[in-house]
Amino acid sequence: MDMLKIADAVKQNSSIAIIIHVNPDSDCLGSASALITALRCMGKKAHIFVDSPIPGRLSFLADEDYFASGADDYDVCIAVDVAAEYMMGSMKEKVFDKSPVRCCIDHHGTNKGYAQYNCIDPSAAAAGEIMYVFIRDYLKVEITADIALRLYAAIASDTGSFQYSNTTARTHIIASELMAKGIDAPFVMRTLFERKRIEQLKLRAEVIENLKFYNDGKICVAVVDNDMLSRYKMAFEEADDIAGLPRSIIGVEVGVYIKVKGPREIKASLRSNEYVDVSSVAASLGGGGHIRAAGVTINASQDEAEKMIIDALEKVM
Ligand SMILES: [Mn+2]
Repeated sequence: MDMLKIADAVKQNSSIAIIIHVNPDSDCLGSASALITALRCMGKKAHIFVDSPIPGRLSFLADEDYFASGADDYDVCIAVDVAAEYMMGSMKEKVFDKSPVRCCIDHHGTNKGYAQYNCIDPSAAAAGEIMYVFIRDYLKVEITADIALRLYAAIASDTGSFQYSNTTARTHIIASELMAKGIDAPFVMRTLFERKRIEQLKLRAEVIENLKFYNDGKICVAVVDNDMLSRYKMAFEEADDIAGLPRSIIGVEVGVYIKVKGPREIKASLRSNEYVDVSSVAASLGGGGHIRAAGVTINASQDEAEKMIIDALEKVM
């Protein structure tokens, strides 16, 4: 783990670029915004780069001045929560590759360590857990309430509000220390998990009506396509909470959420409950992720992609 080297690179240089993954979630955005707050406390010039719009519900983690208007030159670049280089989108070429010092802070077990300095801890439930230790013990910046709220949002989100199997005793200890900073934790929970537009609930109802079951009901598939989204005037990002739905049904071991983004562009999210390693199943199809939550992009028709996923799952079940 190159945590010390990353901290030294930060201390010895004056401008830092932070890159988060495309389709940013609360973990990468919370961790990056905590880091940028800490870096600016240290007097560094720092900006976040992301090759996707920020979802509206995460705007509380994204102050406008975090983002640079153009791609300037930076001494150090840190990719946060980015499992593979391609997940930086165009920021890989524009910012990461151009940086003299390239670092990565991540918690995905599939991360091969593409940077010069890699701090990858798959035992961390969220990048936010690693970032907490990095800011407090390595950058030695005080965890203010501002930083704490961002890290809490990061950790709460990747643990599905502390429900997923990646949640450890350490997760709760860190969450407790963050709460002790006086953050409005119920606000974070409401914003991330509770508040929904009525259209989101109507979409969910339609998805439930059309669930498909395989392997004696152990695999459940939910599908959302552009047609459904346009009827409810929604974007895919707003439907992300569907990912946890199929797995929540009694008897289901693996929930598959298929997003039909184009005629031959299928994005699937795989979630398992107890025994199926969906990260290896996703990897066999060219994707990756964690043991109980992984994802894959397949360039095939919806039917072909669905069959590929079911076949790959049935092989290991
Ligand atoms: Mn994450």
